[in-house]
This record gives sequence, structure tokens and C-alpha cells, in this order.
Amino acid sequence: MDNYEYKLIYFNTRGICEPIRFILSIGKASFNEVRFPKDELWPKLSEEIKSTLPWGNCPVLELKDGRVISQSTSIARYLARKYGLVGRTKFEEAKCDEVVDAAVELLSHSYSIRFDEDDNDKETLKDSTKQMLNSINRNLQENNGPWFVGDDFTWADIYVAYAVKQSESVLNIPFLSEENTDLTPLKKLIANVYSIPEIQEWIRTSPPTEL
Ligand SMILES: N[C@@H](CCC(=O)N[C@@H](CS)C(=O)NCC(=O)O)C(=O)O
Repeated sequence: MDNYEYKLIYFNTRGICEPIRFILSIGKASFNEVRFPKDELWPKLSEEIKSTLPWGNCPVLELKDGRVISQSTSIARYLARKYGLVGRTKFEEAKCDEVVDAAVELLSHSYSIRFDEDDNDKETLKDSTKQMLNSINRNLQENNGPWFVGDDFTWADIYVAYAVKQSESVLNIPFLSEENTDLTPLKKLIANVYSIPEIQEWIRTSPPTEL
């Protein structure tokens, strides 16, 4: 791993790994990436590579001493704890987990609409995506602040901002268009997250990918 603090193994996509990269960037961690090429539709690993990974999939985070952590949200939570992004109390920690779960649900929903071939009811599913966004927006408003949990920026904000923007890309629907004033609080949150200098720098310097 040379002098890097972490090695992060994933595909050459944003996918479910990008929030981890954001957190590493905000933590000013030095990390090296292994990026497997993505095939036509969906990332697939060879059996040989799968057998080297704890759960046969990625992302996987390797620490300097060789130990590894898998499962995207577990990796992100580990790093968020390390860099002080999990809220101030046990309750706020749990609220962060709750919001991250909702964001992951949105992301999975959007990917399944895009990639499930036998799904012939895509319009209904797109409506349910809008309902999920409204629900995220309402929960954000209930916190009365710029951020999702308590008074501070947390990893929950990163997950929501990323999941919403990525859903726009995956589904090619401009949920955050200027006309859509219903989602103003959510749009502000996303703008705040994406204006964090470390995130801007990461986006500016990372390999461009379609998804
Ligand atoms: N629950 C796991 C899911 C991991 C997962 O399914 N990763 C996909 C990429 S998004 C993968 O490695 N696919 C390759 C394969 O299964 O061959 C997580 O959150 O990390």
C-alpha cells in the first residue's frame, strides 16, 4: 500500500462507493484506489476476484495493517466515526443511521428501475421515487436546520445529497430542477454538501464515470 492510509477497492463507477470517497476526502485521508472496469450494464467480478473478497463483492476498504472492512455503509460508518461525522449523541448517531438507510433505499430503488429488465411498470416506480424524495425533504424540514441531524454536518447529509443526485443521473430525471420548488430545503442541503471544498476537489480530480 506504499504510504497510503487506505486502499479502496471498487469499480470504476460512483455506484455505492462514492459517499465513502467523499468521507475519505473530507477526512483528508490518503487513499489509493483499485478500480475494476465496469462491463456493459452492471459491474460483475470474475470468480477469481470474488474469492479474494470477504463477501464476494465490493467496495472493500483495506487498512494499513492489512485488515479489511466490507459492506459499503459499514465502511462509511467506520470512517464517519473516525472523522467525527456521526452526530454528538447516541441518539444523533441513530438518526444518522436512519437517514443513511433511507438514502440507500432511494439509491437501490433508482438502480433497480434502471437495470431490472423484467420490470414493465417503470412509470409507477418513478412516481414512488418522487414520493421517497418528498419524504426525505419532509424529514429534513422537521430538523429545522440546514443539516439533517442536529446542528452539525454529518455523514447522513453526504448520503442524502449523493443518493438524490445519483438518482437523477441513473434515471435521467431532473428531480432538482429549478421549477421544483417543493424540494427547496433538500436542494439547499445538496448545494451545501456539494460546495464543501474537499468534495469539490474530489469531484474535480477523480476519474470521470457515467454512473
Ligand atoms: N451490500 C453490499 C453490496 C455490494 C455489491 O453488491 N457490490 C456490487 C457492486 S455495486 C458488486 O461487487 N458486484 C459484483 C459482483 O457481484 O460480481 C454493499 O453495500 O457493499
